[in-house]
Amino acid sequence: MDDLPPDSKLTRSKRRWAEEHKFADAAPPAGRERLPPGQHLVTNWPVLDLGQTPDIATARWRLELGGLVERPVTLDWAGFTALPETRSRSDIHCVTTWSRYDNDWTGVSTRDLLDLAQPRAEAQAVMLHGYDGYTTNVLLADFAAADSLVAHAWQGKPLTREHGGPARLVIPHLYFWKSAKWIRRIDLIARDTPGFWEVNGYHLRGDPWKAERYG
Ligand SMILES: Nc1nc2c(c(=O)[nH]1)N[C@H]1C(S)=C(S)[C@@H](COP(=O)(O)O)O[C@H]1N2
Ligand SMILES: [Mo]
Repeated sequence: MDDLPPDSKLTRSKRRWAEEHKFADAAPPAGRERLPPGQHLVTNWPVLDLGQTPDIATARWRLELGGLVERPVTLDWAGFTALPETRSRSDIHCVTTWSRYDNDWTGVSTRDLLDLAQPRAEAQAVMLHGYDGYTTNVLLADFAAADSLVAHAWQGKPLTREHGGPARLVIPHLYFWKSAKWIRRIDLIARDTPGFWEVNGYHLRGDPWKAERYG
């Protein structure tokens, strides 16, 4: 008795994770399996991109919100990080069949960004643009999901460049190709229009629970 070693760093982390789970909101809606069909779990975090890793110092980083909005906005890093901070835990589901549970994101919720820019009534969809030239489309309702955010940190640490740092979009309920890395511009548009992978055969919406992989 009483001769347990002092908590190792890992044990302390595990305790903290266990505590945080109490408050986590990662449970899928009732009646839906947590792991979507055809997916398998990984514990690493694979890197996928078009073969380019833009190097955007925060000093020259800008995020534009434009298109069908009342108030076009350009945020610099100071302006972006001064917005209310959102934390959200969610699972990643990549169309290449890997899923990764319990990712803790920190950033600015897409709803707060929309409040700033004020979409016009005609805006039904969003085209996301990355600094690497990548584009991907989502419906405005999907973009504005409660757990979607533009994230600058993952598991409490600044998002690495390979994973889209300084900041990337995260839309947990769609396949991860919709989560634009190195995000540069959020363009509100009237009609859902295919982006890079959608033109190349991916599904227009990409709901993992419906296995909407290819169009
Ligand atoms: N800007 C940009 N965002 C992107 C991509 C990309 O090539 N460029 N790839 C997408 C795809 S297909 C996936 S699966 C995820 C991969 O994110 P990760 O490298 O952090 O795992 O980013 C998505 N966002
Ligand atoms: Mo992907």
